[in-house]
Amino acid sequence: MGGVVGRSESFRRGPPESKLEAKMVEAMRKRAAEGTSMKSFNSIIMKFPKIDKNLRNCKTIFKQFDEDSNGAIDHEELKRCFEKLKISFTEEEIRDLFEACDIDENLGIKFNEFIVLLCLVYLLNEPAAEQAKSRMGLPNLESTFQTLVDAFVFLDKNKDGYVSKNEMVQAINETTAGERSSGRIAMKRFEEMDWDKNGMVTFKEFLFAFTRWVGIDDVEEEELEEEEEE
Ligand SMILES: [Ca+2]
Ligand SMILES: [Ca+2]
Ligand SMILES: [Ca+2]
Repeated sequence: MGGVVGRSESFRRGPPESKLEAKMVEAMRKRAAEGTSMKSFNSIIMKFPKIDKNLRNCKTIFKQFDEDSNGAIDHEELKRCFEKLKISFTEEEIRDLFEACDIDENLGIKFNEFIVLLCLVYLLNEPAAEQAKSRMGLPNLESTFQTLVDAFVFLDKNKDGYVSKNEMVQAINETTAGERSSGRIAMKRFEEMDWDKNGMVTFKEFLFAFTRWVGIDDVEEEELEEEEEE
């Protein structure tokens, strides 16, 4: 399997599908240049439980910004969320993020979509000089987001801002050398991530796949209701 990575894969990829994607890819390339703390695919898997726990804690933040408690954050609620977090994105950027993350297009950001949105904000938001340590004033969450960025950078071997099928195979083979099933697992994971089936995984696709792997996308509504009854 080794040796295939590095062959030109760009023929499958057109220009980025949106301005937001172009910005994401550029930000990811910058981050990639800083390196990653991940050493293997297993080291990413090992971090799943902690990431899962920290992301679930983010529900408190979600509820705070879901002002009418209807289980989704609408345009106006999101704008006020950005104001409160002192994230100075333009109206257009906020709208683009909203549209990119509202994947079932019901005009509301649900919990798993909110996590993806915040993580993209984390990636895109250039910290002001005086708050260089914190990009959003949410330190616990930000360290979790950094772990997710690190994981993506680890997978993106050629640092072009996308994870290709070959890169996924390489990342998994590095860890599970000699196991016959590893190629198949890599393919399966890749297909779960490549939402639009264009052969490349963006950071956004990676994040949505992640919320599915740790089960954040399906249990939320129930839990939200339970907590409200207390
Ligand atoms: Ca709402
Ligand atoms: Ca790549
Ligand atoms: Ca894709």
